[in-house]
Amino acid sequence: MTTEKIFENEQDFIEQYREACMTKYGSKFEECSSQEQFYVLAELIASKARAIQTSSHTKEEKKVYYFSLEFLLGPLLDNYLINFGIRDLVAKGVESMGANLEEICRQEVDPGLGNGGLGRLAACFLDSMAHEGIAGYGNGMRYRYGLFRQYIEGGRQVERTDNWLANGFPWETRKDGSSVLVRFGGQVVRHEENGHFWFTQEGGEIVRAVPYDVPIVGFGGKVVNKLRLWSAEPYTEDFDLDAFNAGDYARANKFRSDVEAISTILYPNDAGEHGRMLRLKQEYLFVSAGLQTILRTYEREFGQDWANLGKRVSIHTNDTHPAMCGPELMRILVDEKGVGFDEAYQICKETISFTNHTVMPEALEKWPINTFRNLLPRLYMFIDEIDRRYRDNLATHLSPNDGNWTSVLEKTAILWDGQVRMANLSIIFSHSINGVSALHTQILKDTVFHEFYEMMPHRFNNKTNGVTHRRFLCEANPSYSKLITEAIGDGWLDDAMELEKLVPFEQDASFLEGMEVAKKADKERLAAYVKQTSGVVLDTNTVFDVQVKRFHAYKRQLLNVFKVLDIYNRLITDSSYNPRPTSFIFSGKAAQSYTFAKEVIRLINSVADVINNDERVNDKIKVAFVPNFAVSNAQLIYSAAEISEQISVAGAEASGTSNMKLMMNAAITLGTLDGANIEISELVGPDNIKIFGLHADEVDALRASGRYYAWDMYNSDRDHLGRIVDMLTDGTLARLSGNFDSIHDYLMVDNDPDLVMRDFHSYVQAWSELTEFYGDRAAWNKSALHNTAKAGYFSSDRTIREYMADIWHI
Ligand code: 26V
Repeated sequence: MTTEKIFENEQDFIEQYREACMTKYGSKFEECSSQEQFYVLAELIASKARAIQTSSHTKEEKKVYYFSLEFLLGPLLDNYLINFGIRDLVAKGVESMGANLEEICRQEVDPGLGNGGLGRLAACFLDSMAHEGIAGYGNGMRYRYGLFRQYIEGGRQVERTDNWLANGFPWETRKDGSSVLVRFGGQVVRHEENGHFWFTQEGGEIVRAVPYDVPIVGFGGKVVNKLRLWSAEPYTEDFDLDAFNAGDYARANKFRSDVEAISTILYPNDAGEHGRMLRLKQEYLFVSAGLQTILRTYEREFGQDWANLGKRVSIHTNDTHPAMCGPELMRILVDEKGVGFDEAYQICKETISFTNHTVMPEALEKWPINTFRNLLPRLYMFIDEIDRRYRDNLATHLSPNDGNWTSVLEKTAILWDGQVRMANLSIIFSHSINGVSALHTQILKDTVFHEFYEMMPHRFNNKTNGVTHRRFLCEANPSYSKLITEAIGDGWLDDAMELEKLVPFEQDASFLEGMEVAKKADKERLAAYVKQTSGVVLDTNTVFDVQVKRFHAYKRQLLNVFKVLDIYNRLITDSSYNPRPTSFIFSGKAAQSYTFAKEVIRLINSVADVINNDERVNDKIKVAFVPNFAVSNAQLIYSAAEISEQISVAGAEASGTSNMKLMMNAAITLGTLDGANIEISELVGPDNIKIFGLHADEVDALRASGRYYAWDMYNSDRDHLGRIVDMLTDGTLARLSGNFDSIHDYLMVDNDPDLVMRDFHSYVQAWSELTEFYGDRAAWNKSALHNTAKAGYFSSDRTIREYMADIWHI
């Protein structure tokens, strides 16, 4: 560990920055564009980070490798300046050079390395592992293109390529010397000598996995870890010269482009699985390359002491995407290191742990056995053998005559119905299986993984998610953070539980006024961004009511827009109706192939178009859809929010993390008892959150009864709810791009699968009460401050400490 200073002082920083401009561009600082100034500064900070990284850990420290197909990092410059404790020094230095740090930071492009909650959680965990000082490393994929950039045209989501690497990624270092080879396809050959037999793999396609390392700076700057991202390249230069000479350039390059395709694009996580070969290749590539590297390092440090691998190394698998870690680790130990089958299995189980992130059955990954076996023949042999032993073992515990036996097997076997089931593979190879909120873990135990839970209850545990408050409060909300630090000092950056010290300030009128001033400034900042990106002009005297997250039916953005339409209809029909003036802000992407979610986006934009252009209601309500939700603009939105919409149908959202980010930023939650909302509610108490709707057990019971009828909901309230359903198809909302027949049918033909209509009245009522409460500014601010004061628990530092204690044993 080192505590050396990054820069001696402001003058030292300026000199180094100037020199770096000259070295990279041959230009003076003043002659560089803001974009060039950004690249130089980022590379300068990255080089400082790398220098610390090399001496951050000793070999005796246990290493954690966090395997994830996604790390939604967000811009890093501002974050690293904060974590190094040099943000003020650099800001002053830049200012004295005649430039502006914020303007320079704004040049940074969001790395396209994740979808949503799962990927952002992985990024928060990297920050917290470095903060806790452990040797915690990320292992993932370096996608050439991110998900997609979202534009709104005619109200519709339009997807364009996210070429986030176009100008280079200044934080990464390519490590050619650490490349490894990964084999796909080919045959398994059996050898025998003196009664001993072993297997080798031959033929197939060999791909070179090239790592790119990104430094991860821990707060305080003492520990710098790294994130290793893999890129696929051809092993041999199989350029087809004959084809080239014949003028067939596509064929000449085919081999190269087939291989590079593996790391070309990030898959959407919520579009369902359709046997996507490339995805399977991605999963194996980063698993195999990561494990080969881990074992290479281990062997260098500890020799062939494989029995102790699990004591010195933890491999954490983020959802089922890295599920091949188990069999691949076995393959290497058995085939390449000479470890026996049983011992290798014990080592794997001791080393590997697994987090599940959703209860949606469609999300559980499965691969056709034939596809799998052809692509990974040797790996499949290990899976087949482990599955066989698992079944034998089960048979000794449950009699095959026992009616349970087949049903347990049907739920828990790895191989079933011609498919490899990745969740079961993950569970069978892990010593720990965790959910991401108390309710979610309970649902895993009770339903999704119930049979496993009965057999191995000790493996199951909960780890309620958290978010890094250094990014989502300190960096996202400088004005509020300043106020907090003036009140309680800056210890909260290191220890988020110190935010509790804000509780006495709930009685401090001048603090609460200061809070309101800060929030107003943040609303202005967001309003300017909204105007620039969507053209909608928001009045910052209105309540900012925010729902920002991926679009999915279960998250019920539809319920939110129904509420907006209800307010609109009442404003038009009832002159005595006087709701609190509100700006409804939405943001989020829908998977490209997820038609329903895209229709909800079009509906929101159509409703926005109608309402924002109706002078009768304009001083009361506005609707804005912020395009291309990403970590960077999320930070602007969270800080300006006053109401946090967390309205998923109970039992569906594993945890949610925007609920935590918004709570920190003093937004009050309007939500169902779902995911981590329940824990937020327990922490802040009933006066500081607004809960509505059916509970998870009521949702289950209603669905099981088979007695829910959307038409009953419609008929029992023709004037309000019924009217809104009619508006979907009667042309009222069609001005921009047509009616919404499919949403109508989802409700009225498919019988409202997410109980939007069932929770509608309870939701509308809760919203009116909450916005009524907003009128008492002092009481609201007190309650909002209480949300921040209690948010310490939702720092990912706490979550990581729990992983360390209970799962990784550090
Ligand atoms: C995938 C799929 C695929 C098929 C259709 C249904 C569906 C629904 C969701 C997903 C996403 C799965 C992984 C994921 O992003 N989960 C999120 O993880 C967050 C971090 O733990 C958590 O806060 C969110 O509640 C959870 O949705």
